[in-house]
Amino acid sequence: MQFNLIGVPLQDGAAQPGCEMGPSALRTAGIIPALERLGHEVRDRGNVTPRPAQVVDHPNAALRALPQVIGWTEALAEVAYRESGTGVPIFMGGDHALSAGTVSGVARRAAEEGQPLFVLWLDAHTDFHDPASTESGNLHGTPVAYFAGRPGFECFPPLPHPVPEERICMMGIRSVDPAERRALSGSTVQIHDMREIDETGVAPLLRAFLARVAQAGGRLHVSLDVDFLEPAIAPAVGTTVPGGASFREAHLIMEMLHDSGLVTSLDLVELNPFLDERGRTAHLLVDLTASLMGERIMDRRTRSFA
Ligand code: 4U7
Ligand code: MN
Ligand code: MN
Ligand code: MN
Repeated sequence: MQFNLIGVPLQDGAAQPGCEMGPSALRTAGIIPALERLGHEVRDRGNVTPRPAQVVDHPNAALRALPQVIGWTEALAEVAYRESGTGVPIFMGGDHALSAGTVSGVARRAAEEGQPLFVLWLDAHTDFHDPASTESGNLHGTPVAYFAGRPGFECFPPLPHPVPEERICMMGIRSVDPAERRALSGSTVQIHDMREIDETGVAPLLRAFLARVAQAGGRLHVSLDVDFLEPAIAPAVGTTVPGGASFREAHLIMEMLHDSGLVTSLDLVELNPFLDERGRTAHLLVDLTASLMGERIMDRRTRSFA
């Protein structure tokens, strides 16, 4: 397979600085050799530069860095559209505000090629605020509502190909603000919170979603927020929430995604290397990416090690 690695040193969407170092940490942790060892061709396309920030006014006084995030969204939608035309783009964040751009760009590509785009959102949070509803003012809490085409994003770049809410599946959820709860009740976004994962396990939930994607002849964008993971194994994130996915739950998801053959783009987001312990979170993200792209213990079908 051909991978296009894209660095997105964006941190304006998050409260804590440090995510701008994420792409460097993933490169340092060996993301390129990890993919090459699996027989893939990897092109490092370098880091994205945002469009210049324009003056924008918004009644929510809490909003932080709105013009900057809009500039990133414009640049990223273009890059994601372009880079999804020649291989599987891997967006190395950067905070989660980057998904407003990456998902809208790959959605445009999918629409032009006549395939429905589905999104798997792996996160402690639903990121379903709009610019008016966010109380923290941190725009990394808003990208899903943007690419789903919800109202309230008039100041953002126009979105020609919104992702219908029934094609969005979230796993790992355990922190949802009151305004997000209101917006999500009555929405068709499919949500598997940590309680459901505890009771059912990740496999049946993911299997059902992947069957739906395959049935529709769709393609799949995966967005992996570091805080999806249990903070004890992934400390390098500014928004830790206890009770996250375990090492094996996360790997199993990646292994099943690989077997499905449906994944056409990936975000690795919210890594804040400043908060890491000797690179362990960066290394875990590289290992998870390798599992998603074919690293395995045994072949499930033949039960062989070949
Ligand atoms: B992330 C939060 F209040 N909901 O809006 C907010 F809990 O990309 C967190 O998932 C948002 O890490 C987290 O600030 C955004 C908060
Ligand atoms: Mn997130
Ligand atoms: Mn999160
Ligand atoms: Mn976060």
